[in-house]
Amino acid sequence: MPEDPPRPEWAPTDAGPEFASRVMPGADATGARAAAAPRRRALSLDEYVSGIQSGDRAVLARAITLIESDAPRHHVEARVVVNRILPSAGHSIRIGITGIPGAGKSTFIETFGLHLCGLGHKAAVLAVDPSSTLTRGSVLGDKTRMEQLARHPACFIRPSPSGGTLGGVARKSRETILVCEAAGFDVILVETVGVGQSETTVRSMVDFFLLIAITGAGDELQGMKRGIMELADAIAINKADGENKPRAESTRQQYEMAIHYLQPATDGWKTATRTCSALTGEGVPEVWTMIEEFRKTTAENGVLERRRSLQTIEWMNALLEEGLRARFLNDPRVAEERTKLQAQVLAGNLSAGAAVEKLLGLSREP
Ligand SMILES: Nc1nc2c(ncn2[C@@H]2O[C@H](COP(=O)(O)OP(=O)(O)OP(=O)(O)O)[C@@H](O)[C@H]2O)c(=O)[nH]1
Ligand SMILES: [Mg+2]
Repeated sequence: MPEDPPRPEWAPTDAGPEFASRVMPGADATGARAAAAPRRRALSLDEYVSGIQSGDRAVLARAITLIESDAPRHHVEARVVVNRILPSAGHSIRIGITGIPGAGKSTFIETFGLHLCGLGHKAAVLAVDPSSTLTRGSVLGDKTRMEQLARHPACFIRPSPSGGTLGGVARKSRETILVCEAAGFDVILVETVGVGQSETTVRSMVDFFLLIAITGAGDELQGMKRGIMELADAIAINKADGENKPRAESTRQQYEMAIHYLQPATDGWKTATRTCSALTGEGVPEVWTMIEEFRKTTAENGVLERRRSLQTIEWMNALLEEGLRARFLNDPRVAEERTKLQAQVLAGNLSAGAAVEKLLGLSREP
């Protein structure tokens, strides 16, 4: 079997040594030389699948790198891998976490994650931050805030995929959730920075959505204006420690009153409010108890399953629309005709609607 020529290093250079492996998918689909191979060798599809399913973290990291790659040939490989691990995915509780910058999301995840690992869970921490190309990854860029968790053997932390649109980042994160689940992680935490549409996007890929708020960060209840509160299954007022404790409790009460007027994010679940301190850990175990309660309730009343089904179908439709659009607009005939028609529209010889009709008609021609 002829060897593929070596391909350039494509993994992000800032992703740490374990992600910097030269991945040449497809170069050795037989897996025959798997055992004795050096680290920087391509993995076969079988190796990806069995590595993920046996919980091999290095293989998991490389699979995610494959998913995050923008090279079309990696898309094909990633699709096969994701499809093959699919039967072993899904057995986790997926938790989204949002909040304004400085609310304490990272600190909370550190404390919360360590608590979960202490209970025998395996936690994967991911991030959705479409701005990370510009900021070099603000979310989870600061692994220092999760230093202990990052070192914990039962935890896996993956920074936000960088580059591209929110849609692109979301696709990668959804597939990353699946491979983490297949690798045995039973709690998936998805952190998102509160910018633009990213909360809505993360809401559409998780079971439970937690808003981390703080007291005294402006007059308005955070998330009220932009409708984030309506996405949340719980609001945790963080930094309820020291002198701030009474104020945190009064902020909680304000939120509690405000949610009376809102539609709950999940049928049959009253949006909960809590206070906690990510720093001291007070109130953090209670957040987990609440999430377990949520899981029990929504599993029993069928809401959890319905939500996941709906999310999957919505995702499929989004991919379909994206695919149709790309396929159509990238067609050279369409591009050529589009330029001509644009000129006619500009000259006033053709209406915009008629031009689009003509263009769309192209797709029906052989
Ligand atoms: N007193 C107190 N300080 C906290 C608590 N949680 C976080 N902090 C502090 O708040 C600051 C911001 O915490 P981060 O965890 O980085 O906040 P973040 O929400 O992840 O911030 P971004 O990543 O910038 O969006 C840090 O200085 C933390 O030490 C808490 O429970 N109590
Ligand atoms: Mg953070």
